[in-house]
Amino acid sequence: MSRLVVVSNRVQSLNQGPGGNQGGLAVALIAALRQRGGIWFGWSGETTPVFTGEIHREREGDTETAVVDLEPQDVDEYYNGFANRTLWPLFHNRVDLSEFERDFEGGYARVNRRFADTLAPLVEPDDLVWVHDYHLMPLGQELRQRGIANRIGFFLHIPWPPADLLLSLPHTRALIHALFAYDLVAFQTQAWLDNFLHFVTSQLDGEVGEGHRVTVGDRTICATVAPIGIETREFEAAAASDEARFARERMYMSATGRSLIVGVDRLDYSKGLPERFNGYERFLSRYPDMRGLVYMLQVAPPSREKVDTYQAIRAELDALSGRINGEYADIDWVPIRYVNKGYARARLAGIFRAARIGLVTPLRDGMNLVAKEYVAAQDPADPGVLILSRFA
Ligand code: ADQ
Repeated sequence: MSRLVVVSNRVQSLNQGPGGNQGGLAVALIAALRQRGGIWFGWSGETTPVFTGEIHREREGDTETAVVDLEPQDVDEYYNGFANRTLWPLFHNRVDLSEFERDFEGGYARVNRRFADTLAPLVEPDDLVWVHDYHLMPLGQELRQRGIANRIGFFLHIPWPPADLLLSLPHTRALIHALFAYDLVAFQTQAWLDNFLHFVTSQLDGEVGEGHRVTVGDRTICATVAPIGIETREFEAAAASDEARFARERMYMSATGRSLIVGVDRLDYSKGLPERFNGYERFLSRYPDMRGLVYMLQVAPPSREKVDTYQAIRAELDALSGRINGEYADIDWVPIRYVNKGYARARLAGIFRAARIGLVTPLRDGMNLVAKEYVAAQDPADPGVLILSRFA
């Protein structure tokens, strides 16, 4: 089997262990790498005054991480800029929040070139290269320009927006055309693939052929649906661990006889958190006899704090939770427990298992792993209920 070379914006340390506080993407990628062996390449999360391309490596068995530091300007323009101020809102149908700046676009192109310059010498002829997410759409094209002829795949973790929204982005055709340097482009759902195919046929003169083949100019690629999952067995085991049991007992003891409703989301405007708080408030107001019988735990670790829309959503939720608690709380009951920190996976699994209701209500989401984790964590003999918005 050929070696796997995974590329994503950030790379998770391999030595964090199963108790580490990892997101779903990281867990899925580590599992794939452990199965096949290979390299995981990306940004270290650190900055350096001048980009050197020096690679920091860490090895565990057959698997290696290789990370580079970026310049502060790279982080501003590529990560906080084009990726999270331009593409993220646009791809989540929030064109109203999307910022279009030439510097962002320049920084995005520069970091993709830097990634390609640094990565190309590590790639061996048989390697299978797998690029992840909206931060790195042009990376395949940059690697081809450096003579990399390997099979290269691209996976998009977030939604693909309708063509008329995407067209509001300057130079969007060139950006999308760059995806045709890959051999395979994969999406979470059929809906995102359909949006992609519509863009390609209506804007790039593309043709859709048999067996997922799509042609633009002289390039034919495979475009398909390959939804991400979770490590279900591992998560089930985590939910039955001592750490999970301890977390569960803490929840029960702190709220005897009350039913827990849980939400766990990165603090992001795409997750529908103010709408969820408002919906819960309406529930308390319409069903007064339910007050005191339920409580909601919302775990929302802050995310992308340098971006002002994220500061705004945080301030909005602080105010909303304070107002709802102020209005409805009693001396022995608080309707919302609002927590802004991360938890180890086993503890999270215990909290999911203690909850009678899991609330997953994004306004737009590529997939949503929390929904799958909530289900996997349940006691099969006495499972809770998962409530999904239609957009999860
Ligand atoms: P996210 O937007 O981050 O992912 P999601 O799929 O819900 O959304 O994954 C979040 C992960 O972080 C889950 O594994 C969750 O358990 C974990 N997590 C969240 N809060 C946590 C906390 N307080 N402590 C510890 N862990 C926490 C993006 C896309 C999604 C897509 C995924 C994977 O936006 O649509 O499902 O990538 O492709």
